[in-house]
Amino acid sequence: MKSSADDLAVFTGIPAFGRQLHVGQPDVGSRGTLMRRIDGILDRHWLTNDGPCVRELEGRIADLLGVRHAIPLSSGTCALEIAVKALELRGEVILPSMTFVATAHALEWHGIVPVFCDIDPETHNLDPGRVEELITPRTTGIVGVHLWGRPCDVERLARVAARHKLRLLFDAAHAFRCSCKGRMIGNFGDLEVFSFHATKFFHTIEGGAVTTNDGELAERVRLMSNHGFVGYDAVGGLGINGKMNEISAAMGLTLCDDLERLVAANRRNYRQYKSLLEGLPGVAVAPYDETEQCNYQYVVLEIDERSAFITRDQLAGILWAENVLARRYFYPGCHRMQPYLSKYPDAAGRLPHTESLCRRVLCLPTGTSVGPEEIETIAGIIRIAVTDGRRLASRLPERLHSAGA
Ligand code: T4K
Repeated sequence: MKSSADDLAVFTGIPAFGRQLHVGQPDVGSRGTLMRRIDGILDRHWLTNDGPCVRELEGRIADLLGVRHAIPLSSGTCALEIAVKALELRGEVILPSMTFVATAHALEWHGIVPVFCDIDPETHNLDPGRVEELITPRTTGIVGVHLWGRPCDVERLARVAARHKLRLLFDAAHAFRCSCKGRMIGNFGDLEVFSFHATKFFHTIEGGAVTTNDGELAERVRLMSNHGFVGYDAVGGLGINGKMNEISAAMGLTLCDDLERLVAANRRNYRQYKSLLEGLPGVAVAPYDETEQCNYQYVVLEIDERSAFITRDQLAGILWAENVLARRYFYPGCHRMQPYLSKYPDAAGRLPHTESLCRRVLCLPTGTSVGPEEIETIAGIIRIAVTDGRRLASRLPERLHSAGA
């Protein structure tokens, strides 16, 4: 482990790691199993359009989540877009701004006004009280995001939605294999949407899914994801190509076999970071509720610069100099990205917690590609950076101040 500030790369130019450590480096499970599945696909000459691997994955996801319908799709973004259409959202829809921009784009893309709502600073998720204040006669739905895989207040949001006859959609991109009050995420709201992008702990290279217990909605999602085809050459309505392909499904099936190993690695990393960084002034690791099922796929630091004497961006700069590619998800908040910044310039005024949190959060490398010794070194770098923050920050080359963008 590093012993003093003078050992750090910002002084010596030599990074602590000879390779880059990433936040979202994918695991591919058993390569032999994956290759056998891919061989089977090539032998069958059936590459997409409701093939056997996609069918099998559909069953595995539904069983794992205890949900009636799970529809694998080509990406989390496409799943969101189809969910928005299937729920017939229009007018205004309320959502958090601290999320990946795909959540907002899925609405704006369909001509819906995304109404950004502030979050609870403790949970980082939508504040249901604030949601209710933003409802107007034009509101048709609420999109909650289970940020970092930590569940939204699903019960309060459901009550708000029911009271105002609104649709409730959850962006569960981060929350695969997570539970809320003992029930798996995937079962809440009208529809839930997962991302199986390569950077997620469970992935299909590119991919996603919509889950629901509502048979009618599931049927609508299925039809929409296949151009609206209701028969061999009959089209019953509007649709798009949202289908998952067989190779992606093979990747997903292979990782399904290995899910507990992936979660165990994330859990071990999270606990190690937490115990090593505990008590460090101005540094907190966002907690998971370990009485629930968690996937622990994000290790999220909150930096309070008043006690840490270093800003989140300065810490990110130091980590990047050491080849630790920490990410400042989800900065600067969708409301500060285009087209939202130009279209809704007043949004920031009603988002004080979002504004503050977006400036303080930093995600650390985790997953199976990061081992205990590396975490010890990363925690050591953070400890030195915080202890010696002011001196280090003044030595930081200008280009490193914006690292992690
Ligand atoms: N809703 C939410 C709340 C989401 O977080 C997301 C996606 C979506 C919806 C949409 O779902 P998808 O349509 O993507 O299925 C990444 C992912 O592209 C995105 O899926 C994810 N959220 C978001 C949080 O992160 P970037 O721009 O940060 O990716 P990138 O290329 O910078 O990679 C992140 C890190 O992972 C880097 O350090 C490099 C490493 N990496 C990445 C890839 C792709 C690897 O080591 N290997 C790889 O193959 O967006």
